[in-house]
Amino acid sequence: MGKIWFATGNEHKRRELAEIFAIHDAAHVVNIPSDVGINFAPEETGSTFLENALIKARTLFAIVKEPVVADDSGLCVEALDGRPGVLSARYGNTVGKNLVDAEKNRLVLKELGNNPNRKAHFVCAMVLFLGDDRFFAVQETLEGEITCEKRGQGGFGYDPIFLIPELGCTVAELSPTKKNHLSHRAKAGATIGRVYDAVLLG
Ligand code: ITT
Repeated sequence: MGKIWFATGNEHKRRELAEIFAIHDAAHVVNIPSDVGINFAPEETGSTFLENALIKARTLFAIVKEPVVADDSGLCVEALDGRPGVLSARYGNTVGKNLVDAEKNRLVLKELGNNPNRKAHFVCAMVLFLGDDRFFAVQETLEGEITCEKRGQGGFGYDPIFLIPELGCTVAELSPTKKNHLSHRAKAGATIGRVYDAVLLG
């Protein structure tokens, strides 16, 4: 079984990517920096998901000098001009106070208020980084709507307020396996898994 570096500090993302690879028969152990005591918190200074994914990938590649996968993702709400967007992880933070997921969800619901336009999408930019001049990048979305109140216990982040209209449930009401078949990360990870196997395993 191959080992893949995943440049994240987010344990939810690691679990999801491992299952996504498994679903697509890309059998890999997904290692993250904290597994080997690497303190990993690069400054995400990019203005796009792709730029931030590349920053994370480059930072870990410089340390481990092996192929690295990185993911930058977030929620874009149409009526909020695309916010929280690339700031999804830091949404509503002020100096000295970082909001937890439930508070970020409440903030989105408050900002959106009774606006009838509930359209939103998740974005996942994912890169497979093999060197400064050699990398593969994909960006995928999951389309949906913002609910009026949170629903469900699964997933993480904004999943409890993100409704998939065709299924009539929020992402937090899906089983992990169902989410890992249809999410923004599921689609990006399926492609990156295939590229990894094609390029690195022949
Ligand atoms: P790393 O940077 O260490 O990978 P992070 O959680 O800070 O971890 P991002 O910078 O990509 O990751 O921020 C993404 C945020 O967007 C994340 O913290 C969630 O709040 C939200 N998010 C991303 N994917 C999500 C998903 O599948 N479901 C719900 N919320 C998600």
